[in-house]
Amino acid sequence: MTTSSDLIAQLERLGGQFAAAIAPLVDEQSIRAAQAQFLGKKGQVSEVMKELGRLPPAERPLVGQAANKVKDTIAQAVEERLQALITAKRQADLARTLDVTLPARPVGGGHLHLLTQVRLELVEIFAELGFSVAEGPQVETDWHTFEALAIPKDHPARDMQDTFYIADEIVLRTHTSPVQIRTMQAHPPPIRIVAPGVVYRRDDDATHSPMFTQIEGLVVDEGVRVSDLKGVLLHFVNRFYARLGGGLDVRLRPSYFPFVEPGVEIDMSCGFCRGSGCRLCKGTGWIEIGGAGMVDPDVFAHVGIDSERYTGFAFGMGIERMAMLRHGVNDIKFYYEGDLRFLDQF
Ligand code: FA5
Repeated sequence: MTTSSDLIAQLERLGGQFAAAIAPLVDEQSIRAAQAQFLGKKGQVSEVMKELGRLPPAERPLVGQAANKVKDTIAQAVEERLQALITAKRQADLARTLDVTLPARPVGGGHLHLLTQVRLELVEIFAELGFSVAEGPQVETDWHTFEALAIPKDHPARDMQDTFYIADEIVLRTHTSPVQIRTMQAHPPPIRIVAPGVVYRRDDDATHSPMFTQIEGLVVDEGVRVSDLKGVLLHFVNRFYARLGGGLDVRLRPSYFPFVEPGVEIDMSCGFCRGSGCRLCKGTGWIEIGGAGMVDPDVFAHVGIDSERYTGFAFGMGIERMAMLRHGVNDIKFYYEGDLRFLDQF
């Protein structure tokens, strides 16, 4: 005959059996199925409970308590097993995606823009000759940009630099030459500066941009001569275009800028074809790289420097153009588009 202790023992065994049954299961669905096998209407616990009716009424509550206990045990085992599965899955995910012991993936480090690299290099080259760096505002007065450089309002030279006006007397500077004026106003000679910076003109084609950069040079002292200008430029082209193999020459070709007298265009001998004629020098053997000249006494008068005592030279070159030549860039727009396929080459 079935006794209450038999039933209680059976129920307690079911708790242990259930734990063993779900231990190898790895998904919620099969765990729930196992739970139903034990606790469902036709489950093993129900089977045991069917025997309850055969017991004397006084013993039934004890078995009932044992049955409740095994139900709790099973529910708890289900919870724990499901939780363990979730934790294991998380750990597996983490292990797949994050191994903190691996060496870090190289992060593509940025680098300076080609124009910035070139600007810094230019400053370094001129520093070797004792030049220091001067700066001036990009939004500049008409007076510093034109008047003080001997380009009065009605002067045809204004047409050479199509200008963005901010107000009647305020412009976006069209060249770095106003820095000459600001420097001479602020410092007595001797002066030996370069002024790299952004300038603006109403210009737009493959070699001209509305915004571009120039580097200005200014030397003022007693006894400064054209030969000093040429010596500085010779040093500069042979340093900056060193990869062309050295021996580059400089030619000063008469030209006109109102603020210098005499004024010249600076040509360097074409190191690309060595004079035999190529696309870059248009078959002439010479490449124009900027303008220069001896500071006009009128300019000295505007800034209160005694032109009987002092002489000086100035030059101005386009940085984009110099870098285009050296690096074979054939459209000025590439500099400003921010396309990594271009930028990463330098
Ligand atoms: C000048 O701007 C004079 N201030 C240079 C100068 C300084 C002469 C000191 C004498 C003494 P120019 O307008 O030629 O000169 O410009 C100089 C250089 O700037 C040109 O050789 C060219 O390389 C570059 N440049 C001019 N316009 C543009 C443009 N729109 N885009 C890119 N580069 C330009």
